[in-house]
This record gives sequence, structure tokens and C-alpha cells, in this order.
Amino acid sequence: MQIQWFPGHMAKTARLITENLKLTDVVIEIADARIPVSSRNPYLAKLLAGKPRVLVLNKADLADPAVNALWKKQYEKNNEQAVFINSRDDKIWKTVISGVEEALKELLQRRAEKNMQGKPVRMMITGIPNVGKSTFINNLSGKASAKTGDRPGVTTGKQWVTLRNGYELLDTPGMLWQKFEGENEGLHLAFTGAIRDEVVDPEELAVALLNFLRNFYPIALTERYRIENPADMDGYELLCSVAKARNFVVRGGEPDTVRAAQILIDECRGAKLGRISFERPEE
Ligand SMILES: Nc1nc2c(ncn2[C@@H]2O[C@H](COP(=O)(O)OP(=O)(O)O)[C@@H](O)[C@H]2O)c(=O)[nH]1
Ligand SMILES: [Mg+2]
Repeated sequence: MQIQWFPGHMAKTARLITENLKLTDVVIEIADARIPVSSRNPYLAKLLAGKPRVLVLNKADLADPAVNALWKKQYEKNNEQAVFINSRDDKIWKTVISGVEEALKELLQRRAEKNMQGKPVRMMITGIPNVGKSTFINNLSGKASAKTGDRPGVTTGKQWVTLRNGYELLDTPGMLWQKFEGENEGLHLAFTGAIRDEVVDPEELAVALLNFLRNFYPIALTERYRIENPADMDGYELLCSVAKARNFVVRGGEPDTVRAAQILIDECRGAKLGRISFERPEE
């Protein structure tokens, strides 16, 4: 699978995030709870250089709750501030701000000692495309449409949006690029729709997805597509079975695997196969 990003954006992103960092007390890094590794850019940690940070695992409603719990444990063990939320449907303020307060414990304490509690707490959002940055910002600010958008880095002419209780938010998120270090990272990003579908072959993607589902969520295949023994089948055979289950045939009676691929991918992204996590912490 050929996926490319543009190094020019990388330098610009790095510069803009670093500039905005000077004005920021805490960085909220948004990632996708289904792919907590592939949806984070490890270069961010280098840019942040000790700045307090909260990791927001968004779309937790689509991820496997048992796997969410494993990740939670892992972050606790590593002393990483992490919260799991659904920013499309839930009220997220309390959860997010308690994570922020925890990450800013020392700063808030210092301010209290100097009687500076009135000073605003400034937050910057970062994340790769499609993790839900705009949805998160709209939810947190209580607006239907905050001025947001995906651009490399944070745009100039930035604005602080005043939230509740002395919190302020930079209105444009810092957009990081995805990383495609291993083959799996590209696949996982594609499974969740974080990569434009035009750059991915749908049948190839569906076969990879079916191989994954067979290994980790075989019951979902039986329940959704009435596939009796998925364990005995390879990805392409599974794709043919999905086509048959839906009566997708091309002329000549062959299974329409292109159409089956599209449906499978859409249904998986829409949680029609249940809550699925593509990455779990290493043992
Ligand atoms: N199920 C679910 N969908 C979400 C959540 N957050 C965002 N989305 C959806 O994910 C898609 C991308 O969200 P968007 O905010 O545009 O992502 P951005 O590219 O990071 O700004 C949209 O269709 C949102 O409705 C969430 O927590 N749960
Ligand atoms: Mg956006």
C-alpha cells in the first residue's frame, strides 16, 4: 500500500506548534481510542519538551471497552494523563478538565501560592486528521461550529476562545501528520477512515480487515454475515462470503467483492460489527 505525506508540511507544523507552545499551559493531544498507537505522532513528544499534556482517547464509544480498560491501565502505569471520551454524543467537560487539572497540578499550586488563580489556563489541541478535533472543540466550547479546520500546524491570526472557569482554548488545532512506520499503521489508519479512501484499494483493505476480524472478533463475522466457521477461511474467502450474505453478484454469478468490500468497511467504521479496537497494549 502506497501512502505518502509531504515533508514540507512537517517542518511548518513543527514550527507553528512550537511557536504556539510558548503561549500554552497544557496540550490536549487527541487520538482515536481504536488505534491509540497509529493515531499518535511520536514526534509530538519531542516538540512538547516537558509541556504538560493530556491524552484524549476520543471515539471511545467505537472501541472495545475491554481493550479501553487495558490501555487505561497502561497509561496509569506510565504516569501518562489519559481520558477516554465520546465527544460526538457526551458531555465531556468534567472528564477533560479533571485530566487537565491533574496534568497542571504543579502549575495550579504555584499560582495559588502567588495568589494568581485568576490567570487563564490556556490549552492547545493537537491531533492527526479525523480523530475528532473539531468535534471535541465544538463540544468543549459549547458551540455548534467553532472556527476550526485541518491545516498543517496552527494557523496564524489565532484566537483564544474563552470557555468556562478561566479556561481558554486556541481556536485552531495543531494538525499533525499521520505516521506510516509499519505496514500495520497504514492499515489501521485506513480501517478507521483516517486516510482518504482514494489512496487505498478497497478490496485489499477489506481482505486485511477480514483477516484481522477473523483473528480478534470472529463472532462479529458470524453474527453480521452468517459466516459459520471464519477461522477456517482466508481473507478473500471471507470477502466472498460477505458478498454472498448480501446477494452481491456480478454478471456471470461471481460474488461482487468490490461492493462487499465497500459495505464491510462502512459497516465496520459505523460500529455495525460491534465495538472494535485495532490495537492493544503489548504484554
Ligand atoms: N462515534 C464517534 N464519532 C466521532 C467522535 N468524535 C468525532 N466523531 C466523528 O468523526 C468524524 C471526524 O471528526 P472531526 O471533528 O471532523 O475530526 P478532525 O478532522 O480531527 O477535526 C466526524 O464524522 C465526527 O462526527 C466520537 O467521539 N465518537
Ligand atoms: Mg477538523
